[in-house]
Amino acid sequence: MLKVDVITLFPEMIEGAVSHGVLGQAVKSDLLSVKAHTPREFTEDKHRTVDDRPFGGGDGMIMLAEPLKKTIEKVQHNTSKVVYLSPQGRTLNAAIAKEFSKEEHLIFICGRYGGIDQRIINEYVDEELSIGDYVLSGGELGALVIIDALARFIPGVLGHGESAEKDSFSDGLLEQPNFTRPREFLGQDVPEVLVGGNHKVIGEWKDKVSALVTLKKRPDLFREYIKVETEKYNSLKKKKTAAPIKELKEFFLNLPPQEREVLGLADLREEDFNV
Ligand code: 4HQ
Repeated sequence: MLKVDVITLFPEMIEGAVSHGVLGQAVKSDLLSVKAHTPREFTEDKHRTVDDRPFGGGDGMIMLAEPLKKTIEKVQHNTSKVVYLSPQGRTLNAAIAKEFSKEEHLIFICGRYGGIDQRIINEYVDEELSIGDYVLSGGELGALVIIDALARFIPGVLGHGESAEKDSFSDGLLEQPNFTRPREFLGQDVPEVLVGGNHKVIGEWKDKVSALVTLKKRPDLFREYIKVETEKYNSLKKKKTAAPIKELKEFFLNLPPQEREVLGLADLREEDFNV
């Protein structure tokens, strides 16, 4: 079981978020444990002070080193990986979430105000991690985002048929659009192949639509995907199909206008395939 300890001034933020949905189920099934700890517990003064003004001035209070040290040392052991949430860290992606899901013990340090005393980072932190290029008011939402994303890679967390490997980004593609009842809504029909019941044909159709959606919305991801698929194709001895990009263009050109519309691909052009 992966153990996660979160060091935070707001333990309720963590406890609340991990008690619902997929995360809540993972914790209940003992596939994951998440515990929150507050440095305030290790203060000795009357006001339970956890922060102070920065030496040299500047705005924002800084979290005191001593209560953080005591909290870290309460939970840390030899196999712990200590992570500090910070915009200065590597930016989270699916590959990093998957790496982290294989650790046995993670400690997330969540800063508030102007952050934490640098000496805690120097002494205890193995890695700084960011969830994106914007500023949060605290590391808690960052820690929760990472916990949520990594939990999906723990075997047994997702239900049968579901898997993090099939999610967007795991194979480098976005997901195809999905539809449920009714078959017609606001004059838009569900694509015919999806109601036909041929699961092999449906699977191949979904993969192609995924690639087209990625081409339209994330041409950066698409270029990487098509590079990989073209290399695979070129290393094949016997070729039963045309090159991946050509196959995909043919598939698109054969899509009826109504289906392009309902898939959000109406404004994709033949020239967009020149990547
Ligand atoms: N922080 N990704 C906590 C972030 C952040 C991010 C700014 C971390 C404020 C106190 N964390 N400090 N981006 O913006 O993780």
